[in-house]
Amino acid sequence: MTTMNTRTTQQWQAADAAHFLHPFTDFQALAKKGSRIITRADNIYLTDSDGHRILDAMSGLWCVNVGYGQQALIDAATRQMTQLPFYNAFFQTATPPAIELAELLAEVSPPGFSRVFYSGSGSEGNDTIVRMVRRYWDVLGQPQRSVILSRHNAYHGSTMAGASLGGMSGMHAQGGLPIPGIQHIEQPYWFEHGGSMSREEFGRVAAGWLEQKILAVGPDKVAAFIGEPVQGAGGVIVPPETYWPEIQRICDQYGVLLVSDEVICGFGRTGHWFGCQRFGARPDLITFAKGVTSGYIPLGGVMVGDRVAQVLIEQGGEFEHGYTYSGHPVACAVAIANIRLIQQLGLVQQVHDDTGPYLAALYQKLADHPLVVETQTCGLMAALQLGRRDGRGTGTRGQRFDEALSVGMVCRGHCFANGLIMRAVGDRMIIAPPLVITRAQIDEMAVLIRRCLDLTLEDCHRNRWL
Ligand code: PXG
Repeated sequence: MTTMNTRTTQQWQAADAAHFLHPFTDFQALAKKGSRIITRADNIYLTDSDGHRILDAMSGLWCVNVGYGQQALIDAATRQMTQLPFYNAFFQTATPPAIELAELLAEVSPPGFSRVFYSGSGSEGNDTIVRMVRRYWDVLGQPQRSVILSRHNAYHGSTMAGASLGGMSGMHAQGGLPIPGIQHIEQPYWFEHGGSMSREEFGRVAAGWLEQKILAVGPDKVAAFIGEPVQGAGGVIVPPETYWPEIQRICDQYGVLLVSDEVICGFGRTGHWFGCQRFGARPDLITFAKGVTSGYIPLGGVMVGDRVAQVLIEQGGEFEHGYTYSGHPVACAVAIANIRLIQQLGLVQQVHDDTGPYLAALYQKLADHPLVVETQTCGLMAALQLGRRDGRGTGTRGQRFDEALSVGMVCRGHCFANGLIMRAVGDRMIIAPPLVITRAQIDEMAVLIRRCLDLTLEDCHRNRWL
């Protein structure tokens, strides 16, 4: 047990600053300010060390799909810890939870996916993707086919391979990334790159950038294309409907493997089990993590479609890759309980038929707010693009604020102060609440969002940013 209730917030912050280097954090700046300490959670609400209740509209970090405090997951972990807390899957062994979860994943995955390779996280899953895709072409006698294409502003993790596949320029600037053999095309971000095109027209153009890149690299050198169905960390960038079908056509035409990174979009987030099903893509490989256990315990992996599985199984010999925690029995037991709970509660259908459309309707109303120049939703993920709509710029869709003003961060500050976790990606305010959120809770969230937009608008006026 930690000494959770025996220290004050200041004491926690001091110990945190002295010893804990946080991910994606300016260590010195945080040490000066002090971390927010979260001590407990239930359903969609967090409690901090000062007793404040916060509506968690980010599901932890895009992962707590079934909400906090689900006893079925807690019981599954306890039972498995008691019976067999760990055994590995190397050296021709397996454990029942790892086998049973593999079966269940095959059941909920799109047709043609009957096998899984486990990792401990989404980043590791994408490391597996790089190894597996290159191995596939090696086995087929085409080792030169090793280039993997991805997109700017994609997020695929933070390991060397994950960060290289990702298209975050800030990450590439640290540590000599990307690693060789990974190239990027522009993202399907209509607000940024759409010019005067309609969304549909732009979707086809943006997909065409993949074809241009394949031709520039040489079709005989391109192994795979990887993409998130909806870019999550990049700002909930929902592609035009025309985008994924055209990407699929291009991958088919050149024989390029299609990888769908479903670490965020998987397990119901888009109102489908996997985001590729929402957008009509038929990937060869699927990366997953986060929602597979609703974040209660780390687990990730790759669903391997028949095209790749057949080659690796029948012709591949030993695949020299794996992790200590590939198929961790406790993580797998929690994942089984989590997926069964998603099924029992009908959460995927609920997002598809009820809460997703309800959120979309509320976001359409938020589009009237003077600070909002674009809204997008997809299932239970949504974005509000903040900007100027005063016609001072030249674009047709409103103008960005000067980046240096950090209007998104100002809005995020108001959210924290008003008991709401909403993230800012630049000036794009994003949410991805737990899939158990009810209509009444969506209403509650929308009231908070509007209040925080109003407060941000006041700041903009006061500072003459508008
Ligand atoms: N792929 C995608 C699509 C992700 O969103 C990963 C891979 C990596 O997963 P792991 O489990 O290794 O973190 C992710 C993770 C953010 C944020 O700021 C998003 C993620 C992680 C941390 C922060 O939105 N996504």
